[in-house]
Amino acid sequence: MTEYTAPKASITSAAFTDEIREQLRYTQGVTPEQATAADVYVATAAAVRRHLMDAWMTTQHDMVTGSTKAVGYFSAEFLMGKQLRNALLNAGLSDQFDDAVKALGCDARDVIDAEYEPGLGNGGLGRLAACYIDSLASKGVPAFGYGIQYRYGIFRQEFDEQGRQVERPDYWLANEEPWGHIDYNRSQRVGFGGVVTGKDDVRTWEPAWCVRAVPVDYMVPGYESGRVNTLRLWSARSYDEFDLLTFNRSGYLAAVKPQVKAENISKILYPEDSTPQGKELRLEQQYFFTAASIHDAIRVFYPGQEHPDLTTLPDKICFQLNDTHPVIGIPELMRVMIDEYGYDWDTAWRTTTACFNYTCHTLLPEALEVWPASLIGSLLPRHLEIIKEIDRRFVAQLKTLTDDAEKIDRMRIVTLAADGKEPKVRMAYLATAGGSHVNGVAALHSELLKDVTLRDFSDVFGDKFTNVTNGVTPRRFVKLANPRLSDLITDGLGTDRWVSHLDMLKELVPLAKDDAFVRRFAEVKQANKVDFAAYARREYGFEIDPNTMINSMVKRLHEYKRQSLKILAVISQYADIKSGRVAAEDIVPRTVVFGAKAAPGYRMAKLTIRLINNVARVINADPDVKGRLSVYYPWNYNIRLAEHLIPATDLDEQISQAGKEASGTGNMKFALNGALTVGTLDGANVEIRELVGPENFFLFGMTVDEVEALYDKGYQPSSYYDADPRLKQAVDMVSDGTFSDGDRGVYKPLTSDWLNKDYFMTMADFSAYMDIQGEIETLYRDPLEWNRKALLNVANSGYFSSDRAIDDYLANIWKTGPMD
Ligand code: CJB
Repeated sequence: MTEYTAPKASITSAAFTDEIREQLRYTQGVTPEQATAADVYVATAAAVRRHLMDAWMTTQHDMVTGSTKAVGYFSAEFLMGKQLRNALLNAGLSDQFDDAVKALGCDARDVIDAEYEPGLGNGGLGRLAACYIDSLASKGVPAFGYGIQYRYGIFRQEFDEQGRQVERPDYWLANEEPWGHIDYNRSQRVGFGGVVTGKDDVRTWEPAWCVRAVPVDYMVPGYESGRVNTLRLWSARSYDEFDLLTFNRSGYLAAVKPQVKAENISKILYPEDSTPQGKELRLEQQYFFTAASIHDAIRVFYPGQEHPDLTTLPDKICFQLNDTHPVIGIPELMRVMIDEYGYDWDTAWRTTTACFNYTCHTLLPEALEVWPASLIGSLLPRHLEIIKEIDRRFVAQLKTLTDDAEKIDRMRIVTLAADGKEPKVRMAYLATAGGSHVNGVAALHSELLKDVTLRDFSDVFGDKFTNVTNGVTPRRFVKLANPRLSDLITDGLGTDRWVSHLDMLKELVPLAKDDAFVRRFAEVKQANKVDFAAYARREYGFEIDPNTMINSMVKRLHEYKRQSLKILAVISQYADIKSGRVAAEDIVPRTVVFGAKAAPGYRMAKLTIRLINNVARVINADPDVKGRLSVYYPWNYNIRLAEHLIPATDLDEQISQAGKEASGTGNMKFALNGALTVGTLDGANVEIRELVGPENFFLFGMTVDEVEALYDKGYQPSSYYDADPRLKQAVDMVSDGTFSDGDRGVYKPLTSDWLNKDYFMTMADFSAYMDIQGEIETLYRDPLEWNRKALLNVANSGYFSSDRAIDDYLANIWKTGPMD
C-alpha cells in the first residue's frame, strides 16, 4: 500500500485571518469588532471548509473513477465530538488559527467552546464509528460513513436536588451548524408498509407511504493524507404531495398523517446503550438509513446507468454493519437486485453476501436485536418474504451440513411459531448468514462470540469468524486532547510521525529508564491535572485539588460495568477514615470522578446515579475526610469532558464483570494518556495488560471461567456480605440512610438486588477490589515509579490506534486499501 502525503496548507496566519474576516462579513454579516466568539467559530468553520473543499471533491471523483474498492460504514450512531479543532488540524491550519483569533481579539478557547457538541450516539459504539472514519480518511481509503442525522441527539443530563438524573432534550440543530451540507438533489425515496403483489418469481411491492431521505454531508478530513471522505447522514422529510384519495375520503388529518410520521423517523436517537428497545420507530430508522445508503451507493458507483451490472457491486464497495442495527440492509439489497433490477435469487445472494460484513459489539443476549416477524411484515412486507426465503434456504443448507436437528432449530433466522409464540427474526443470525465475515471487537470477545453467543454458527461457518480489536484515533485523543504529552512524545522520538504511526510509541520504552524523562512526563500529567481542576471549576463549580490522585470511572451507567463496585469501595474508604481505622495520613489523597449517563428507563442504573451523587454530597461536606477523599460527578458526560479528563487521570477504572464488556475503548484512551488501569480480565483489558506488561496494570477479580463456575455452583451474594466486614459496613451505610438523609427506603432496590441477586457479582469481587487498593496506594506514594509505569503504558499502547484496527479490517475483511 502506498503512503499518500499531501503538503500541509501553506497559507500564512495573516492570510487565514483575512479569510475569517471575509467570512465574518459575508457569511455572518458582522464586522470583526461586532463579532462574538460564536461568530468567529462559524466564520472559521466556513474558512476551513473552503480549504478542504478541493480535496473533498477530488476524493469523491477519484473514488468513483478509480479502481479501489470503497468501504461503506453503516452505523446508527456516529459520536463525532466537536469538529473545529480536528478540521483545523487535518487542514494544517492549527497554528494559523491560534494566530488569527489573537489578531481578531478573541480567545481561542471561547471560539472552540462556541461549538455545540453533536451527540448522535450513545457511547462506545458510536464513538468507535467516528474513530474509524477518521482513520479511513487518514489512510486515504475511499469510504463513506452512512447514518442518521437525528434532530435530537443523546439527551442532556442534569441532576436534580436529590441527585437524580433528569433528561433534557438535546436540540442540537437549534444552534448554528456550519459543517453539514444538505444536498436535496441527491435525496432518496424510502417506502414503508403496503402490499406485495405478483407471482412467485415476480413480486411487486407497493409501499403505503414514502419518506424522502435527504443526505446531509459532513467532510471527514484525513490527517496528512490529502483526502477528505464523506459522512452522509440521512434526514427524513416528507414529500409535499399527500394522499389526495384519503383526503377526499376521510379528511385532511388522516391524509397528512403519513407526512407527520415521515418527519419523525430521524427525529430522535434512541438513548438505550447495549439493551435496545424493540420499537417500531427504531426499525423504521434502521430501514430508512440502510435503504437510502444502498441506493445512494448504487447511484454513486453507477452514475447515470439505467441497467447497471450490480454483480460488480462487491468490487466497488463493501458494507460494514456496525452491530445489528443496519442488518435490514441485507434483505434490502436482495430486494433491489431481484425486484428492481431483475436478477435471479442466486446471483442476488452471491452479490449480497459478498458486500456485507457484520461487527458484533456485545455478549449480552438481550442486546442482540430480535424483531417480531409480524412487525417486519407490516412495515416491510416484501422484506419479510425475502427473510423467510433466506431462512428456508439456510435451513436446507444446514441440513446438508449437519444431522443435528436441534442445532438447526437453534440456528433458524426466523424462529418457529411453537407454543403459541409468534415467530421472530434474529438479526444477528441474519447478519451472520448474509455476510462474509463476522468480527468481535477484542480478542477475548471474539473468542466468547465463537464459544458462546454464536457458537452454533462458528461450528458450521468457522471461516467467517475473525477478530478486530477496537482502536481509538490518536489525533483527537492524544494529539489534540493532550498537547503537552504530544510535545513530549515528539521530543522523545525526535519526530511527530507517531501521530499516524502509533506503533512508534514503542521507541519510548527505553526512555522509561531515564529518570529525567520520567520526571518530565510527571510534569505533563501534573500540568494536565491543574488544567482539569480549572476546567471543572469553570464548568461545574467543583473545587478539585490537582495534588490528589485523580481516579476516574467514565462510561455508560450499566450494572455489568459495575459502578456499584466502585461506589461501595469509596464508601468503605470513607468509613475507614471516618472511624479512624485508618489514620488520615496513611491514605493517599484521592479525587474520584464519575461520568455516566443512564438509559432513561433503566431503573437500577438511575438509582445508582442517585447514590453516587449522594455519596459525593456527604463525603465532600465532611470535614473529617477533607483533603483525603472527594467524589465528583460532572453531569452530562460527553466527548468534550472526556478530552479534558482523560489526560489528567492517574488511575482509570475498568472493572466490569469478566465476560461482559465486549472491548471498551475508554480503557485504550486512558492508557495512551498515561493513566494506570485497575481492571478485570475483560474485553480489551486483557490485551492492554499483555502489551503494557502485567506489572504495569492492577489486575483483580474473577476470570470468565471463575464467573461461570460460581454461577454453576450457585451464587449467593449474601455470603460475601456476611464474610467481609468492609463490604457489610458499606452496604449497611447505603441501607441505613447515611446517603439519603435518614430515609432507609431510597436505595432498597439496589441493596436488595446486591444481597439477593447481584447478577454481575459485585459482592463476590469486592474483597479482591479492596485488596488491590493497597498496592495502588503503595505505588502512588512513589511518584517516580508510578510515572515510570504510566509512561510504559503510553509506550506500549500504540497497538490501540484505530489506524491499526482499520489495517486489520482492510487486510482481513474488506480486502482493500488506500486509493491510488
Ligand atoms: N457497545 O456502545 C455499545 N452499544 C451497544 O449497543 C453495544 C455495544 C459498546 O461498543 C464498544 C465498541 O465496540 C465496545 O468497546 C463496548 O465494550 C461495547 O459495550
